[in-house]
Amino acid sequence: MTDVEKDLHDELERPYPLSPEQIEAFRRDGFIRLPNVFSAELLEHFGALITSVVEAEDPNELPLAERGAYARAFTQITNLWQRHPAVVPFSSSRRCARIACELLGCEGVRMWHDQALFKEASGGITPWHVDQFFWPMSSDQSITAWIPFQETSVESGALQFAVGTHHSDHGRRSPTTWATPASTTASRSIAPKPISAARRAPP
Ligand SMILES: O=C(O)CCC(=O)C(=O)O
Repeated sequence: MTDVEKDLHDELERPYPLSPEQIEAFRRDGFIRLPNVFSAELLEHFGALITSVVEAEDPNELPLAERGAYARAFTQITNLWQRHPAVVPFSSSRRCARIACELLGCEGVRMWHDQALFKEASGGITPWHVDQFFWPMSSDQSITAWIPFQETSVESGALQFAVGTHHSDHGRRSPTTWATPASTTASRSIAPKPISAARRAPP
């Protein structure tokens, strides 16, 4: 391991301090944007590595305009950690795991999967959806980390969240509609319905 790699690995092990206010905001809103969790050097290193994996494994055979709505929204490569050991320190870093534990209020977390999502210029939109619908889990004690490798604006495809809808049942029982752009705004006007007791985390 080079000195640079060692520094990056040390960074992945170090805790990222969270304030009680940040933890409270996460539980109230269902998401939180945490600045500078990783250094620019670390993001550059793992960004380059993951880009090379996506380029090598890109399943798209058609040009953007001829693809279906899903493949226009992003190129998705999952479980890189299983095929690329060099990605493992990033995918399963203690730094990220500890953030997840503190936000969820638990002692430990288990990674279900990692995935690279690459969005192309002039690609399609990703409709509003509830990730938990797609996950094989019976508890809502789950969390994702969305880690951009570059400056990302709303226009260029930054992730957006519907504030407080983790308390709502809406969207948890039906798949995403990969339909018209109108479907991306529809859910903004839907009043939250209380989440059913069955989906709540055990006390
Ligand atoms: O960025 C996207 O287009 C989709 C991201 C997403 O849905 C997710 O990370 O759960």
